[in-house]
Amino acid sequence: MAGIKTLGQFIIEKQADFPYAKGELSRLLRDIGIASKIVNREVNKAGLVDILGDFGSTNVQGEDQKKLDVFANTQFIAALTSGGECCIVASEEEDEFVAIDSPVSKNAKYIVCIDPLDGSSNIDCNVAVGTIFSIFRRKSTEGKATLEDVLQKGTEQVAAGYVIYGSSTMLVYTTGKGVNGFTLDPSIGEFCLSHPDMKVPEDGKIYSINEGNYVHFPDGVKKYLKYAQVEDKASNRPYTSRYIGSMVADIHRNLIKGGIYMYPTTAGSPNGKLRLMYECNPMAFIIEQAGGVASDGFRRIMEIEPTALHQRTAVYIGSRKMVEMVESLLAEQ
Ligand code: AHM
Ligand code: MG
Repeated sequence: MAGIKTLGQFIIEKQADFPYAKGELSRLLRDIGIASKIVNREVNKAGLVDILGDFGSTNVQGEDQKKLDVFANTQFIAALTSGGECCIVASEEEDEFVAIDSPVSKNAKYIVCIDPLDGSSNIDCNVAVGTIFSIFRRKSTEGKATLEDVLQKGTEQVAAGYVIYGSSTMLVYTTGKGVNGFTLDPSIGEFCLSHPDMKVPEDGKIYSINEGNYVHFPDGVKKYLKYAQVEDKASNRPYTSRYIGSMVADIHRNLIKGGIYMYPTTAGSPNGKLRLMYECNPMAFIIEQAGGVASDGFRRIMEIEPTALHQRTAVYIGSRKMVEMVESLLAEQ
């Protein structure tokens, strides 16, 4: 066992970074880690049991809910309810926020925004999916926490992370002091520190975008795609195109190898597709902490003032130089 550091050990060790911490955030992160192991177990056997396919209902965005989406949502809410540190869960799968009202959560001061199973259209074909979470401290000090407590800017996040259920399962998170990645060792059932202090290369050669929507992209993005495809040995072009269609998997790869992930506005989605509170903000916090940039094309994702739980935004995220290049082309429009 020498040399192995589990997520639980690491979280406790890092509590010392916050001198006044009482261990509540640590317990919250532990609860999320436990729920993600349960979800991982189900994702892994998804092909074996009758859990594939649609659940038969639609969520607030009008999308079909998959059975595993519903399962993951239930697991995370259950873990956060019994853990006692969370007063509100805002989930992609719930129209309204869920107020946690249990005897153990009376003094809970954390709010969790979560996409329990992102990229779920990929489940049926055994392609990587993920969980994304963002944690805020509630602002109000008495009474029940409200929507105002949830609608905070990304800059107010106290922690954020994702789990990727891929060829191996990893949990990557930040509390604002760098980014660390843990790989699940199934033989001991523990997330073990495998990627300490992750940094995204400041430049890369991978771009990830659903190019099928090309005709609807803003001119700046069209120009960037042309730029990415032109040959220029000095700047490593043409770039490589990689698009899984699971934000977690695409951003995780680009975090490790360098690259940019883009989901622009389109005619059909004038505000973009991805959601600010539980997709873009947490990913932005992680990528910024790893030295990268996350923008809506014109401003920092984390500075967007939220006005609704399921608000959408365009997103350009990844290696600093690549995101800055898109921003400069969008500014020329
Ligand atoms: P979901 O939360 O409904 O799974 O949607 C989010 C996903 C992202 O993971 C992914 O990058 C994107 O939607 C793919 O969208 P598209 O199929 O339009 O390319
Ligand atoms: Mg999602």
